[in-house]
Amino acid sequence: MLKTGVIGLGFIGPVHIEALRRTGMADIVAVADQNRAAADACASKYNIPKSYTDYRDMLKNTEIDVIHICAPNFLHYEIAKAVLESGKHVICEKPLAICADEGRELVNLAKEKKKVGVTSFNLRFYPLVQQARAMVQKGELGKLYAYHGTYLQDWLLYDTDYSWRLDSKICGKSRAVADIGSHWIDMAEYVTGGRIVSLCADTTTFLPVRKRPSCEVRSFQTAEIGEYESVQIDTEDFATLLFHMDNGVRGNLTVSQISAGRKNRLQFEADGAENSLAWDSEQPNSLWIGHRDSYNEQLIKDPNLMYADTRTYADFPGGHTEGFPDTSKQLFKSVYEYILRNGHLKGEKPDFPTFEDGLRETLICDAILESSEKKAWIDV
Ligand code: SOE
Repeated sequence: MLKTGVIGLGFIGPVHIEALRRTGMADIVAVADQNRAAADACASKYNIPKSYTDYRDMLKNTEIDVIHICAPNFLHYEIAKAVLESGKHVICEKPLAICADEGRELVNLAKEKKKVGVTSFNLRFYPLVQQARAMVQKGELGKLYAYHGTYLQDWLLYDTDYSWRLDSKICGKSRAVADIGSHWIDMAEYVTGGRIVSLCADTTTFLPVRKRPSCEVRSFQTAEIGEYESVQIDTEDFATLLFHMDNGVRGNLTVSQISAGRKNRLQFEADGAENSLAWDSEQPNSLWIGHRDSYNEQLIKDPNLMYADTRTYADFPGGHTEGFPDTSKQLFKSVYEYILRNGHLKGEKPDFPTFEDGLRETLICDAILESSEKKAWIDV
């Protein structure tokens, strides 16, 4: 077992706690949130011994091995730095940081401290995303030509929808791209094995003024608007992206948090010289395989039909669907097994997303904002 602390108890903190419990390798000994009521309520609900309002007090607990950072984006750098300096491993929610300079410093500090730094791109761990990646890597599509798709949500469609993510002082300069575009882009590089080397992007803020409720609003909650104030918004609702990869792949992406009816839909297609693939998080247990000269196919998630090295990411038999909560469990299982076996990052790149992957997203996100501003292609 590894002793664990979780910082930040909004939407994703409890997702981490429940996923960790299912790995059987984490003894969660403490939680922290600046909101005392939230910290105490979470500790009580999940039967966790200690709750803190100042994460620095938690870091003084020398028996804790791993810290999960589930606080808002602007705090990721400060907290991750303190965690590494306290000699603990760290799993940080995406985006790793709100700019590449912060991300680079965290990559270097994790190496210096010989600690495992993870960026929580959990969506890689849908079983059929792993299967899709393995099929591409094994050449089943032939030479890869194109990779394209969307990540669409609708929870920020109305001017009365509010979240800390809208505030650039808390989420950083980018919102839709950093928050969900980062998942899609990480998955694109993971599945194809390529690296985005140049891009052209256009970002848009359709609602430059929103109504911020006086009460605190958690992610995805539609507050009963009582009192509210109008606030200026300078983070993007929507973005379109063209990109070139170092392996010759051409791609494009649409990111939106204003697409009515798409609750949280990540979708991609990969087009090869011989066959194609398509995957959609609204039907995560199905993988579409496209053929030119024969019937198209549909793989329903079934470990017996997956590769030996990908069925390890499916814990349930065919027909027993696995979804969003299972992705965090699989990610944390992979990380905790690695730490228990190796102690720290060494040798070949692990299969889980590290701080280096998190740095990639900050570099690409910075380039997207620069491209949109200059209306020009930008090298990453
Ligand atoms: C909100 O857009 C959000 O909770 C993201 O922050 C998560 O990373 C994504 O998995 C679901 O939507």
